[in-house]
Amino acid sequence: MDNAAILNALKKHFALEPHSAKILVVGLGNTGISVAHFLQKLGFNFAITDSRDKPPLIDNFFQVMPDTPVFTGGFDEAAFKVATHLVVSPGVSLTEKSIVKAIANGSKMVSDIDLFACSVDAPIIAITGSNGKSTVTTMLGEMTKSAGKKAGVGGNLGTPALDLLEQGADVYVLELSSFQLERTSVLNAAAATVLNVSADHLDRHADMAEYAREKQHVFSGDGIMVINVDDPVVDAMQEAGRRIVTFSIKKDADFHIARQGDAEYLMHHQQCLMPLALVPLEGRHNAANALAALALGASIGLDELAMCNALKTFKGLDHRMQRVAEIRGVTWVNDSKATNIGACVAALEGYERKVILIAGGDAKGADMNELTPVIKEKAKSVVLMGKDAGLIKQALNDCVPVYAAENMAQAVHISAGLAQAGDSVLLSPACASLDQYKNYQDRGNQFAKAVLGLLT
Ligand code: UMA
Ligand code: ADP
Repeated sequence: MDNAAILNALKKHFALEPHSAKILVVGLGNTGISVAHFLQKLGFNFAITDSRDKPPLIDNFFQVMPDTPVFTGGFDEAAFKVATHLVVSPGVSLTEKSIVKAIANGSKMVSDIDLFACSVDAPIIAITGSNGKSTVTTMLGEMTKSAGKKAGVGGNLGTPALDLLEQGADVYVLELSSFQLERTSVLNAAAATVLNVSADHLDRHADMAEYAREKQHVFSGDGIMVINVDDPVVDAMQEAGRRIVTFSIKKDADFHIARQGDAEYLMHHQQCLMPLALVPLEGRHNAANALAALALGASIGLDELAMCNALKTFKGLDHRMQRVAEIRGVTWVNDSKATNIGACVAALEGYERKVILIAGGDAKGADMNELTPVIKEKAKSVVLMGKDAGLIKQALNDCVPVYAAENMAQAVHISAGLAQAGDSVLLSPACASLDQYKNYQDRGNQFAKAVLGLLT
């Protein structure tokens, strides 16, 4: 879209006009910087505030935009007072006092995703859910390319949506978090999905109902709703009068799994798309992810054969059910990205034989009792570490042997002592990593390092 068309859309939806708007960008991280570039290109008047004393990206930012007013070391009250519009980064809670006050005084909330949605006429595919977002987003990006179209792939996945505009695309595939969705009002995706809803981020959302409502925003507009009918919370989001495409790994649906002889197949209605065994990813939940990606791609008319070709060569993402090594008959699997209960449950459910589970970290307010039944069924022992290890131990109530570890090296050492040939040791923490690690990647890397250390 050209700048005039973008400005028209911004005026229509947000009364956002270069001559009158005073925009405050809240958060100088990747999102804030992408917003700053966008606003500068369109000639808007804006400032940035960040509560940290020295946000890590500030030096780079000043090199590129030396004249932008930036207020750090606390949210600047004066800047909030004059702001007609706020663009708040997803990492900043909307319950922040300064934000609540500014909105009460008439400032309008616009998200980077709103700005993006006002700037493209190519179809947007929007993907949210508690688990599987990054996998499905990446998968669908590969499928889009395989079908001969240029894909812009980003959002919560890493590249901020607005940074995708420069390159242009035939289709935009966006991973959206509940934080991004809660502050977005004009997303009108051509096709959208909520992959699943299980407890997460309850330290930021009031309760599960509110968290699910934020996720549901992904369906705003009149695009195709891609619905996981295996998840009752998602199934209940179907809206009368909307075009709906369903998927399921358990029952009949538009996209489903059928058994023929000894093999299972990914199906679109009665048409066999490909054998499930050719999807090169561990875990039953990845069959659901494959069906979701196929359903989304088919919704915008991507060629199904080309999509299946992309699936067959999909490498999967690091730290998600990633096989690290097989050492003396023991398989070590890194699922460090399992930062909530739902992901850990899905990982365990994929195993036929009991595993040794390494779990723990920051539970983010979730109820660890939900882990107990699946651990009882699928784990032969559990090694716990991190801030909320005690909560998990309490929830397990000695239903399986539990061991305590101070750090990852110790957790791997204990697990190696417990494992016998034929066993799997699974790192799937059900918790965030930030109490002990820089991020989930750091946690997964430390696991892999300790495992590979067993070889020496
Ligand atoms: N900040 C404050 N005060 C606060 C909180 C944050 O000033 O109370 C500042 C920080 O100092 C930072 C800035 O706000 O400088 C931006 O913070 P941000 O956390 O929003 O970070 P971004 O770099 O803009 O990254 C965000 C997403 N981060 C979060 O949602 C926490 C990234 O998702 C996303 O990739 C990026 O936008 C581009 O769209 C990360 C994430 O952890 C991967 N997401 C969560 C998840 O997947 O579970 C939701
Ligand atoms: P997200 O971007 O939503 O965090 P990822 O694809 O990064 O999703 O996967 C995060 C975690 O969730 C990993 O542990 C992964 O094994 C698990 N996971 C992936 N897909 C699903 C699914 N459909 N249901 C449950 N867990 C899943």
